[in-house]
Amino acid sequence: MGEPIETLDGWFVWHQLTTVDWPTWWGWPPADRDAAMAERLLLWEAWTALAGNQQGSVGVYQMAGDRADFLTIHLRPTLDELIDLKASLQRTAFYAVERPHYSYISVVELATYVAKGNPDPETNPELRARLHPSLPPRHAVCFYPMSKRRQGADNWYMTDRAARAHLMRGHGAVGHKYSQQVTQIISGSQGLDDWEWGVTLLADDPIWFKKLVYEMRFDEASARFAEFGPFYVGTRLDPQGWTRRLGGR
Ligand code: 76R
Repeated sequence: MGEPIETLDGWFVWHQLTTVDWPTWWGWPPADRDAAMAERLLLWEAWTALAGNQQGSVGVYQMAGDRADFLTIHLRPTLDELIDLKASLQRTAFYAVERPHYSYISVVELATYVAKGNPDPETNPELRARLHPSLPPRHAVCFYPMSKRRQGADNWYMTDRAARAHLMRGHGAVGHKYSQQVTQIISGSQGLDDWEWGVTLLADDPIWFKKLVYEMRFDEASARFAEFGPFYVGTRLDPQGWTRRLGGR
């Protein structure tokens, strides 16, 4: 029978995917657009300052394809802060042209299947850092939610702990080959959102997402047990890039 393992839980994460109502935006007088962008940039500065104090992290990305225009990944110590953050966005003028496309709430998670050494984040700084990750300034991002299958012989939650640990070792070994090219953040969302985990991958070259996910599909943990939600891919924006994307200077 299945038996849970201990998970180490870190910061709360909000993956916020939005589109912009472009016809309305371009219809605004330039001065109103400038003011709306300046107001947002002030918020962004405040988020960056939080990150400097290890109280969160933020990444803003422009997305490929026409599902979503922007992805913002917000990390915060508590769910309350993510809720306050939403309220602060909703008070800005820009919110009038922003449309939610997809939203995902989860918690940074380290599963202890393959834990080595001291598994206590209170006294292990490396673990603590992984539970409170700062989004590295890598060029490309890939995000998707996923679950583990619960079907017939392929029921992750009925698989015994030793067998799952064996599978996760295989999974980790495949993943580890890409540890230089791809930064991965796994966040758990059981009880929080529609899927069971959010997968966030960051790389300088997006081709690594394809290579890693393709190879992982052949690994038993993914081949037998993984079910996937929608995939999103894009590239990082700094405040200047975001302003240019919105037609500002
Ligand atoms: O935390 C660790 O790095 C230790 C090993 C490890 C665990 C426990 C690990 C390593 N992962 C773990 C857990 Mn992972 N991971 C995914 C996906 O697309 C797919 O097929 C699956 C999506 C990718 C691409 C990926 C990448 N991982 C998990 C879990 C939780 C399982 C549970 O608790 O039941 C999920 C859902 C998941 C999914 N993983 C790695 C990677 C990579 C690149 C690594 C190696 C990291 C490194 O060594 O630097």
